[in-house]
Order: sequence, then structure tokens, then C-alpha cells
Amino acid sequence: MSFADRNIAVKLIGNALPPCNKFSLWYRQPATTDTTLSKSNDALPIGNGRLGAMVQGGIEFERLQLNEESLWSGGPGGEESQYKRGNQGKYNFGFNSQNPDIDEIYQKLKQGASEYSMTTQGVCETWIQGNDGGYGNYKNFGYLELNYMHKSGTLSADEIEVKNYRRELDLEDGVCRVRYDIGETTYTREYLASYPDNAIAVHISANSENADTDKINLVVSVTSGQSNGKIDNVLQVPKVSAQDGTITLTGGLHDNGLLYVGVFKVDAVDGTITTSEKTVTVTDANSVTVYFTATTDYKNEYTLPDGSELFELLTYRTGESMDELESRVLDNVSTLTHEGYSEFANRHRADYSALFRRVKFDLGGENNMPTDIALADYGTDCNADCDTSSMRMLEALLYQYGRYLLISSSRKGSLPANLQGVWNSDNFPPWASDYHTNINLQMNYWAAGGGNMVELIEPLAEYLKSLMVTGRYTAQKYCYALNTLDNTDAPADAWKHDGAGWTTHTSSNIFGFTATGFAWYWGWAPTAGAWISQNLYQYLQYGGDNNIFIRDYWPIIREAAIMWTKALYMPTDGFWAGKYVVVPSFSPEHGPLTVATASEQQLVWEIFKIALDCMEQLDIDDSALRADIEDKLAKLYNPVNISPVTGRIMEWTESEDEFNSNGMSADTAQGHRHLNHLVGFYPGTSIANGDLSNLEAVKKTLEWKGDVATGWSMGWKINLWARVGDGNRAYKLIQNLFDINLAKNMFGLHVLQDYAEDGYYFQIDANFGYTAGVQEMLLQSHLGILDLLPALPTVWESGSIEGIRTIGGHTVAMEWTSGELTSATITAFADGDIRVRNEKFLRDGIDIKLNGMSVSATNGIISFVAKENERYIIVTSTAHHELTCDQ
Ligand code: FUC
Repeated sequence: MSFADRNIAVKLIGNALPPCNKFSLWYRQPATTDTTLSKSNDALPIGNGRLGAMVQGGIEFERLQLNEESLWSGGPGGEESQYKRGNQGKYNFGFNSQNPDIDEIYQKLKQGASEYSMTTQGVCETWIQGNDGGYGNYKNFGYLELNYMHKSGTLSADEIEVKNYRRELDLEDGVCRVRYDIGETTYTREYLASYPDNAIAVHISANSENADTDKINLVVSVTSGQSNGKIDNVLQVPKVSAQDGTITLTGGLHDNGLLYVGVFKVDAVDGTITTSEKTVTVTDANSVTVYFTATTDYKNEYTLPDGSELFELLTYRTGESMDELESRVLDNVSTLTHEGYSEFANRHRADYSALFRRVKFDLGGENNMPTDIALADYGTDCNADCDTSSMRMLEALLYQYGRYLLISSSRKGSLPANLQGVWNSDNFPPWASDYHTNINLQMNYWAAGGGNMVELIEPLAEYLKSLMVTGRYTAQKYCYALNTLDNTDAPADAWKHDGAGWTTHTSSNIFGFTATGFAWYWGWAPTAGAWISQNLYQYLQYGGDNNIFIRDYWPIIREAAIMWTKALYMPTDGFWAGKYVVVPSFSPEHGPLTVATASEQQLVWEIFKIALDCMEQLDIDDSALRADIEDKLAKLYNPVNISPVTGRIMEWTESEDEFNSNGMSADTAQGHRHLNHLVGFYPGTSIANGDLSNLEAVKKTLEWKGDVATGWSMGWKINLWARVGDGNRAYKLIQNLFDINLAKNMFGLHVLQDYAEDGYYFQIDANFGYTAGVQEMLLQSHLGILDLLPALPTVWESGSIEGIRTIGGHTVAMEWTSGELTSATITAFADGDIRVRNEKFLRDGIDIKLNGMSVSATNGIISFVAKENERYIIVTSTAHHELTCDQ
């Protein structure tokens, strides 16, 4: 039987009801079969941190596009580079073949940016930019194809009638489903990606009164995402073979010979399973389950083998043979059986729900409209005709979607979420679908602490630990090299040792790339290591385990700080005389290469503060480091300067206004998506630094930057306006995000002309930036006070949120009506003083009760001494509805 040859037209009738679990994305038709992750994509993502799948839910034919997170070209053995594929020579972690010697640049730069010239640019290009040889790309693993043959419901030989089709991604259960009726039969499919079982399953069943016509008939086939390959240096195409109901896909990447294996085990109740050379056919079954798992021989590297030369011995391979890999994945699925599917699903639900259900969020909306229709109807210019219930629902749904996507792309033992989480259908995706550390990877993890998912940061810590091997070399050769004048006693191989200090630059792959990017004007970002370390600090701030923090997180943060104790420079004359500055310094992606840009001074200030705070909180005895940091911090050139001309935060410290020459006009800087000089306002703290005296300058800067931007930039602006305390302005950015930068499956989009016809392509940071932004609008704690509803937009009139976390690890539940807080419950993470602020506390005549006792507020703040795990219920004069928190 060859179902695949059938060309059946499907007539969809009926209107499926909305799913019962309100937090679902849902649709009344299958997704597009085009896998391009553009604006029109409506396939639904599932993932378990390591494996990902996009579910289309076609009726007669469906295809799941699959990913395995380590299927990367490049690295050792690889030749492919991002822009110049092939023939770049041996992989060298991006390091320029000659040791950079940037004294010449420094000599020019120390005079000030006015010295910037094409000559300097030429020097930069020769000496400080990285090498793209072997950078690689995150690859498409392939496709699972299911060809169904529905026997009933036939209208004619080539048309069937399908009733009440519904496809949904249920965020509450972490499951994707398809359900429809043909004739008397209801077909249901469930798709889930299990972390505990390390497998993806598709479970298909048919139910009907009529036992003769309701069976499942399908052919299962697999197509590799790669069309060519190489194993043991011998060119060979990927291989698909089937045996005993299991299909195996094996291959080696064409570029670097990375071995990969995927297995697809087909299991059925009743019916017959027939295995042919490459496919598995199921006939007349009541239900069918297909399990998929995959692996590669990739292994991350964390240490330098003794006495080795860096470039030769870091292989990034497990050393397993193809047979060994195959038996590993077969063992993985061997215990998974059709009969055991419900336990498999239960194990997944228990694991997933334990994370997801910690936070509940409700803005009072109803999910009555299919998501694609609701998105198309989303009103940005609302008069009476907007469906505000549907808008509130989408806004709450997008918040929870961010949490769902992080749970699905970042679990202990996996690589961190890359630019597309784990979901990538393209073999040459935008920016290689890599790890960008001049904003993007940072933004991916902003929501983790407040969203009560602090353990999801673990893959990031693990990954950064691996970058330290090469990141120390980067720090020494690309950064301390500057300071040879006053750092002559640094041994040439200091970078080989723990404690040397590390950094990375703008982007990295999974093979230790830490050098500068392949063009200096975007590639130079020496403070990237300091910046991404802020995300690790979140683990401690938001209630992570202290012992785990000291073991896995602190060493990375510590060395990111050490790097800057060594790399700062103190000029003896000129504009910055007597102050420590970053040099050469760059404001990510625009402006000249110069000295002491605001963003880099702010990031150094922050990593020093973080290191000092960790040492204090955890009683870490490192007095030499502490003294060094304190000294450098005291003499650091001011990270925050306000222009007397414009009243804005200055992006380049030596220029009163923005640069308007040297390749960057003020207009371009204004429109640029990066908000570099506000990095110290959000996510950092140097601009607010305990008070709000710089607030006007921040607002002016944000006003000047404007509200239109690409997806992730809107995400950042939501957070920034939330910190300003302007909920309505943050909401305007939310509207822009909905209006411009969301796909039909609610994936965040980057404006990208070259990758998709509609000019937009999926980039996940916009999703995570939004989720973090909503948290920031509802709760802030960076000033040491729990600020409840600090930036609530007028349109979020009533709502509730439970389970979000504050700095200090406390868990908060809140309810509000008519734009005002009615009650809040704080569950204390540890003993200590807690201070709580809300706008309403400022008003006269408000009765505030704390655990039933009236308390008074001073300057809108109430304070109390808390005990670990105790609950503190604050009720204002309106009705009290006690809330509970999920821990
Ligand atoms: C940064 C941004 C780009 C893009 C890339 C992945 O460099 O400037 O817009 O998001 O990362």
C-alpha cells in the first residue's frame, strides 16, 4: 500500500470548541507545511531541552521537523564558516593566526576618539578581528513523516470530509494535540517531548462506535535534514534503514564528520506492523505510538588536557563509534512501549508541570478565538470595537509561552537555548542560530529568576564553564595584551591556568569560539563575559541553591571579574587621566572603536559589584581579590554620564553628544536597535544604583531611541520602560511587538530580509524579553524593596499573578482590581527584613493589614521582619481574597 502517492483533498467543516485548558495556542486547521520560521509559520514547538520538534498536524500527511541541539557543523574537523563556506583551514577557535598586538590601536585611542581613522580601522581589521574558519551552523536534523489513510468520511475517490479539526499547544500540560472527526470516528494525536525519558512521542488513537471503520492506517517514514555527509573522512550520504518496526537514521555531517543517530520506534495496539527497507507500515490499529530520540558524538570540553596545545587536543567528541551511538539511542527507546505510553506521558507531565505550574497569571481574558485569528484581530489602536478579552488572553498567553519555551529548550544536561531555542529547520540559519552574547543569550535568560525557574539557568552555567577554556586565552591575548606596558610580569601561558580570567566576545558556537567576531565593527565586545555572568548571578539572587552556586556558578563569575581587574587601563594623561577605562572599547554594533564607552564601563562596574556581593553573601574568603576589585571600582571612570547638551545618558563618554562621523551618523545611532548605554539600567543597576536620580535622563534616552524596533529590541524596551515605572509606555511596546514581530505560532521575530519572503525570521529572545518584561511591570526588587505593580498599564485593569520571585528568593502572589492592588501574599525565602512598596500605600485613608493586623506605611513602604517559609498576607482596604503560592 502506498499511501504517500495518494493525493486526497481535505474538506474541513465544523467549528471545534476551544480547548479546556485556557493557556493553549490553538488553531482550526493544520499548520503550513513550509518549514521556514517566518511570520506565517504556525507549526507548534515541543522540546525537552535537547530535542525539538515542530508539529504541523496535517490530516492525511503530516511532518514533524526535528532538531538535536548538538548537530552543529564547524569546530575541529570542520571547514564551513558562516559567510565563506569551505576551505578556511584548520579550526582555531576564531583566533587570528598572529597574536594580536593592539598597542598601535591603543596609542591612537588614548588620544580620544577623534584619532579614529581609516588607518585605525585597517589596523583593527588586520589585528583584532576573529577568524570565521570553522565557525559552523546549527543544523536541521530531519523529518518524521506520517502518511495516514483515513478510510471513512470519503466524499469521493479523492476527497474526505473532516469535522471539528483542532490543533493546540497546551502550555499547562506541556503537550501538543490534534483532534478531528471523520465519519463516526474521532481521531486524536498527542505529541510531547519528555525530559525524564529523553524522547519525543507521537501518540495516535481512533475512537468510534463502529469497530470496522475506525482503525489507524499509516506509513511512517523519515527524511534526513542533510543531503550529504562524511564518516571517517569518506563521503557518504545519510542512511535510513528499518528493522522490526524501528527506523534508524545515521550519518556524519558533511563538514566536520560529527556523527549522529536518530531512532524512531513504532508501536501499535492491535493491527499489524510491517517493516520494509526504510519505512514502517501500520494497518488497522486502534492506536499507534512513535517514539523518537537522537544523539551525536558531540562532547563539550571543560578543561585543557595536561601540557596540551589548545588547538590540537580539544576535540569536542565523545570518541564513540557509530555502533556505540546507535546502541545508546536504541537502549534509550527500548524500554518505551505502546502499552507504557500513559506512564511515559504521566512522567512528562509531572516533570513539566512541576516547573510550569509554579506561576499562574490571569488578566481576565478568555481564549475563545483560535490563536491565529485572535492575533490578526489584536487591536493596537483600540476603540470600542477591540475584543479586549481576547487581547488580555493573548498577552497572558505570550507571557506563559516564554516560560514554556525556556522549559522546553534549557534543561540540566542540555546546551543553553540558542538564538532559536532548539527549533531550527534551516541548514544555514540566520547568525548560525548561535549564542550571541552582546544581548541575545543574556535576554534568553532574563525571565528565569523572576519566572520561578532558576534551575533552568544551569545549562547556561555549564556552557560558560566550557567557554572558559578558550575564554582565558581570549582574555589574555585580546585584552591584557593591551596592558603589556604595566603587566609585563604576566607569564605568556597564564591563560592555561584556573583563575586567569576569561571573556568571550560577540558570538560563540558549541566549539569554544570566544575570539572577536569576524568583523571588528560588530565583533569586538570584550565585556561580553562580564555581561553574561549577570545571568549566573540571578541564580543566587532568586533563590538558587548556595552550594550549587559556589560550585558551578561562582568560579565563572569570579574569573569574569578577574579578567577586568587585569584588563582595565589607567591613562596618565588626557581625558581619562587617573581613571580606569576599558580600551579599546566599543558600544555594541555601532559607533567607533574608542575608549570607555558607557556600556562597557557599566558592565565592568556591574561585574565588580556582583563579585563583591557574592563574596559577602557567601562568606567567600578571597581578600586579595576583594581588595583589588574595590580599588579598581573606586578608580573606575564613571560609567554613567549625562550630556549637558541633550540631557540623555551618554553612549560615548568623551563625546557630549552622539558621534556623527566616522561611519555612524547620529541618526543611525538613534535608530539602532541596541540600547547599549542603558545596559546599566536594565538588566544592570549602575544607572539606578539605589535611587532614581538618573530617571529623567533614562527617559530622554528612551524617547530619543523611539518605540519601533526589531523583536528583541522591543523586549528590551519593555523592560526598560517598566523600570522607569511607565506601564502604559511599556504596554505600547507590547502592542508593537504583537503588531509587528510575532508569527502565527507566537514565535518572536527579527526583521530579516534575506531569510524569508515576508522579511521576518524567528529569533527567540523576543519571546524571553517579553516574559521578563511582564514580570518587570508587575514586580521589581532591584532597589532592595519589593515594589508591587510598579508599572501596571491602565488596560490591565484587573488580574492576578501567583508564584513569581523577587531578588532575595521570596515568592509573591498578587491580585488587583480597577488598576489597584487588593492583596499580596509574600512567602519568605529566608529570615530577614522585607520592605514592600505599592503606590496605594502612599494614599491617605488606606487601611493596610499585614496578616490581619493594621500597619502603617512610611513613604509608601511597609516593613516587617520575616521568617523563612512564613507567609505574609497584605490586604489593602478593598476586599481580601487570600492567594496561595505554588513553591
Ligand atoms: C545581535 C543583533 C542582531 C541579531 C544578532 C543575532 O548582534 O544586533 O540584531 O539579533 O544579535
